Amino acid sequence: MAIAILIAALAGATLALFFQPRWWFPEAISAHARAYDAHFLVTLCVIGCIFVFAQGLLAWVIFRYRDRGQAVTGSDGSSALEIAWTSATAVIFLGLALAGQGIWAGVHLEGSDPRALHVEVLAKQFAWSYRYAGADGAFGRVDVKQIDDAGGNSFGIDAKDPKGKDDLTAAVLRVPVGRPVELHLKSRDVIHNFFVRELRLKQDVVPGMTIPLRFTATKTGTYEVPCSELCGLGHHQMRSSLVVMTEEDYAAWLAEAQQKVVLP
Ligand SMILES: [Cu+2]
Repeated sequence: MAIAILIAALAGATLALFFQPRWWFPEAISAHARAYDAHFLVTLCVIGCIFVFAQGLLAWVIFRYRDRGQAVTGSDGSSALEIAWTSATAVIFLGLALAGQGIWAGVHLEGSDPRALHVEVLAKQFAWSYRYAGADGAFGRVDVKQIDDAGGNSFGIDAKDPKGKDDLTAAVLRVPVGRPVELHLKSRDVIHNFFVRELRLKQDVVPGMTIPLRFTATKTGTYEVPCSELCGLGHHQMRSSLVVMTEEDYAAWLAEAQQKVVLP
C-alpha cells in the first residue's frame, strides 16, 4: 500500500517538473532549433503519457492485489499482451525516429545555400578560431609549416597565396542575422565539439576531416560556444562566443576588422 502511494507520488512529482518554466531549454534562435524543440515536445508528450499510464497501472496493481490474508495465486503472463506492447513500443520508437529524420537531414544533409556566409572553424587545445574569406570570397591556401599562434596565424595561412592576403581570423564567431551560415569545422589536434545551445547544434570536430554545419540565426545576441568534448586538461577554458548581429552592424564590423588584417 505504501509502495503504491510512493510510486504515484514520484510519478506525479516527475510530471510536475515538466510543467514548471524555470528549468527548460534556452530560447531557440533558428527555424531548425524550433523544429527540434517541437519534435522534442511531441516525443516528450508521447513518452510522458506512457510513463504516467505505466506508473499508474503499477500503483493500481500493487494496491488492488495487496496482501489481505488471501491465498497466494500465480500467473503465467500473456504472450498476446507481450507481443502487443513490444510491437507498440517498436512502432512508437521507429515512428518518432522517422518523424525526426527530416529535421536532422535539413541540418546535416541539405546542400550548400548560394547565399551562405562561409566561415572556417578551427578547434585546437584549447581555443576556437574563425576564418572569413575576405573581400575576394575565397579562402587562401593553408600550410601547416606556417602555423604561428603567437603571430596570429593559427590557421597557417600561406603567405605566398594571394587569396589568403585578405583572410580574416577572429576569436569570436560573428554572423549576420537571417543569413544562412555554413561552417567548416576542423581540428588541429584531438576531437573537440562545437556546441551552441540556442541553435540546438552540437557537432564533433574531428582531426583530418572538414565537417560542414549549416544554420540561419533568426535573433541577434551573444551566445556561448563551449567545447563539448573532453579534449584535455584545459577543456574547461575552451569556449568562445557566437555573436548574431544585424546586417548593418555586421557590415560595419567586417569593414573595420578587414582594415586591421595583417598579412601573414
Ligand atoms: Cu576541445
